[in-house]
Amino acid sequence: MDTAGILEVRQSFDDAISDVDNLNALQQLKVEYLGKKGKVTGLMKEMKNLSNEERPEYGAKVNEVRTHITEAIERRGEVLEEAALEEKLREETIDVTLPGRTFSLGSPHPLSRTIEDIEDFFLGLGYEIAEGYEVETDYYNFEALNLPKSHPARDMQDTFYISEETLLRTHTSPVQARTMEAQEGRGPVKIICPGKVYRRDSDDATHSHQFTQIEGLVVDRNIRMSDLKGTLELFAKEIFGAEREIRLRPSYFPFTEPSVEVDISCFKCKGAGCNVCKGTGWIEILGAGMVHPNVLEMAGFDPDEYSGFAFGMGPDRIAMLKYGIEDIRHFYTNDLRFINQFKATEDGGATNESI
Ligand code: 2NL
Repeated sequence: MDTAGILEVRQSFDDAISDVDNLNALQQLKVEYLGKKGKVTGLMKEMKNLSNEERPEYGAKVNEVRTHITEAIERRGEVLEEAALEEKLREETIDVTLPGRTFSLGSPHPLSRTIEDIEDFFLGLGYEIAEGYEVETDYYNFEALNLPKSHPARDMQDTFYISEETLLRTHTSPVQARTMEAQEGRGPVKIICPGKVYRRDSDDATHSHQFTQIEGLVVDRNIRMSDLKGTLELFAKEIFGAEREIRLRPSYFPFTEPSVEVDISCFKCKGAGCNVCKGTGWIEILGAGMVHPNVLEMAGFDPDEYSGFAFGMGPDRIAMLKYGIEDIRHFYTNDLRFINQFKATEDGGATNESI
């Protein structure tokens, strides 16, 4: 009986497996030795040339080699799989200590932000937002607001005329005049009108030929001065702080009678006197009054049945006060060094950390 062939197969396998360093090569080696046409199978086929007495011993030896080879391949497989996994983990390692990628966040424009805050407040009181035209007719901008052509108050407003009858609106009041007219004499009207307005002014730190205005108008039966006062007091507290008080001073506007100028107690010095309130303890923030009967009548409302209050404010000035901005031109010149000072906060608000 020739068992040298068996030893040879075992020896050649042991030599070969020590060189195997990947799973593919291991699979090939397995086929080479244990496959149908493999070397171990080849040894088995030799059995037919042996005598009955020789076969059991020979068979046992071949089986021993087969077991040896099978176990060696299995062990090697486990080692190689482990190594492959470790390599993969090493490749996919995430370094959590690396700094994250930063991307630049925009900042809300302080003027837009102020307008939105004011709109939110009045929406909360049930007002609707009305918008209109920036190019208007003389009629809706002046005439319908109790400013006939001869009226001296027209001189108060230097106007950009496009033609004799068309102009760039000098206030948002024409939106209100049009809204009232569209209601055909039936109340209620409860609107605010935000938007751009134009005046023929020379630009400087406190004047811009284009700026913004928010006007408000309430028309219904039994609207009184006390309704105006209560509304504006709530407004002052909402925009400038819960401790604010308001003060009304008599004034004059052609479209309201009586007319008032509205001051808030100074939010910086709380009334003691400082640079913001120029030592007075009070800051003027808006003009208001009871809608003039002529204005109601021209818009189709019966002044004996209906009354109303109206107010007008400049968001530019309010934003300048709130955020300590000293030049109105900053709102319109789009210098990123300015706008980037107003960082977005988590609640979507704007802050200027330098204040
Ligand atoms: C100010 C003053 C004001 C109005 C605007 C108004 C509009 C209609 C009827 C009556 Cl349709 N009044 N608007 C009333 C009082 C004052 O603005 O100083 N604005 C910056």
